[in-house]
Amino acid sequence: MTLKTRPTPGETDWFTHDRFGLFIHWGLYALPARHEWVKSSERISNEEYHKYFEHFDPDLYDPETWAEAAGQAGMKYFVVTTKHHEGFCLWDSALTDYKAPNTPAGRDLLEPMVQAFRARGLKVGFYHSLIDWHHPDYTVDRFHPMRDNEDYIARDATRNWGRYVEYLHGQTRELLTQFGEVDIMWFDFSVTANDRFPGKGREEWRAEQLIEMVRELQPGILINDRLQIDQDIKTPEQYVPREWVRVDGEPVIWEACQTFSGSWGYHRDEASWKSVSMLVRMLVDTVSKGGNLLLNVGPTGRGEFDRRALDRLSGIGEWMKRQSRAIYGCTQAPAEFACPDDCRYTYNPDTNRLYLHVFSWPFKHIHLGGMAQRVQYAQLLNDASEVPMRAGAEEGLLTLEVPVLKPDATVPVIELFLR
Ligand code: JFZ
Repeated sequence: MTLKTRPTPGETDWFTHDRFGLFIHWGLYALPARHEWVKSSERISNEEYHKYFEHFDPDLYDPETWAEAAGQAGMKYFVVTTKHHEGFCLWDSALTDYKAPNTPAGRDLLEPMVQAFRARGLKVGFYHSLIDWHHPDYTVDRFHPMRDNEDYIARDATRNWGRYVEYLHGQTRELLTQFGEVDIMWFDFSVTANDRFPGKGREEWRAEQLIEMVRELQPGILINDRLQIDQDIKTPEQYVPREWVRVDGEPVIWEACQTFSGSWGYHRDEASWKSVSMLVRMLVDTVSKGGNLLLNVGPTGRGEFDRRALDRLSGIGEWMKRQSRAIYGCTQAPAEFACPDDCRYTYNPDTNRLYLHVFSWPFKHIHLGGMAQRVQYAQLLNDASEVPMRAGAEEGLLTLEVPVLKPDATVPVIELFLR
C-alpha cells in the first residue's frame, strides 16, 4: 500500500497528481538584483527604496513566454508573488498606491500573467506576504528594515495594527474576487518574537477569520501552513526532507519550494546555480517521498527569465518530455519495494507501474531484491527499449540487463510493469 494522507478542506487531487509547479518572485527587488530581502538586510528606508519604484519598467514583459517556458518544463501550476515583504503590489489594488500601475510599468502586471498561464492550462496560485515593510501601520519586528532605527520604532505607538490587518484581509479579498478561479493561496510568513520585538502569528493576522473568508470566496482552494494554522499543504523550504513529511506522526500533503541559486528574487551575481541534472534529481527525490516541487524563477527588471533560468527550464523540459509519466500521478513506492543504491522509486498506483530512476549509471546490471515474481515487463522510458530481465542466483532476486552506455536522459528511468 502507498501512504494515505488525511483529507484536508481543499481540493487536493489535482495537486498531488501534478507534482510540479513554478514559483515566481517578482517585485522591485529585481532592480537591486541582490536578494529579495535587500531592504531588510541593508536596512533601507522607504525613502531610499523609492528609487526602485521610480525605475521599475519591465518593458520586455511578455507573460506568454513565461507560461510557455513553464509549460514546456512540465510544470502544471504556478504561484506568483502578488506582494512580497517589501510591500509592492503587482496588481491594481484599490487599497494602495504602492503598485505596478503607478510605476513606469504603468499597468496591472498580474492580470495578463494569470491569463497567460491559465490559457496554457496551468493552475493559478498567489503568494501573498503577511509581512509588509512599506505599510505605515505595520509595526517593527525582528526582520523589519527599520529594526535599528529608534525614531521609527518609537512611532510604532502611533501605528494602527487593526488597519494593517484590514488591509491584509481587504487585499486578499481583491485577489480572490478579481482574477477568476484561484487554485492556491500561499501566505508567507509568521514571525517569531525575539528579545526586542514581539512576534506576529495567527492571532495578529486574524488567521482564522482570514481563512474563513478565503474558503468562502474560493471553496476548492488550497492554503499553505504559514498562517500558523495547518490547512492543505505543508511547506518545508529549501531543503529536501529525508522522508515523507509528517505532522503528529501522520503523513501530510507537502510541497518543497526550491531556488535555482539561493535567492528567490532575481540575483545577478549569484554563482550557486544548480545544474539541470541536480534539479531533475531534486524533482524525482521529492516525488519519491510523496511530495510536490515548486521551483522558483526570479524574473529580471526588464521582465524576462534570464538565460540561466531558461537554460535550466528547457533542460528539465527535455527530460520531462519523455519521463513525465514517472512524475505525474506518481508517489512514494510501497515500502515492500527496496530501492537499489543510487536510485529512487516513484510509483503510479493507478497503472501499477513502478519507476526506477537511476542517479548513477551502473555497469550492465541492476539487481532488485524480492522482485523476481513481481515484474511482467521492463523498458527504458526514454526510448521504450526493452530491458531484459532474469531471475538471479539468489532467491527472489531480479536482475535487469542494462546497456553499457548510459541512455540519453539526464536521469534514465526504467519502467517496471508490475504483475
Ligand atoms: C520566505 C521569504 O522570506 C522568502 O523571501 C521567500 O519568499 C520564501 C519562499 O519564503 O522565507 C521563509 C519562510 C519560512 C521559512 C523560511 C524562510 N521557514 O518556515 O523555515
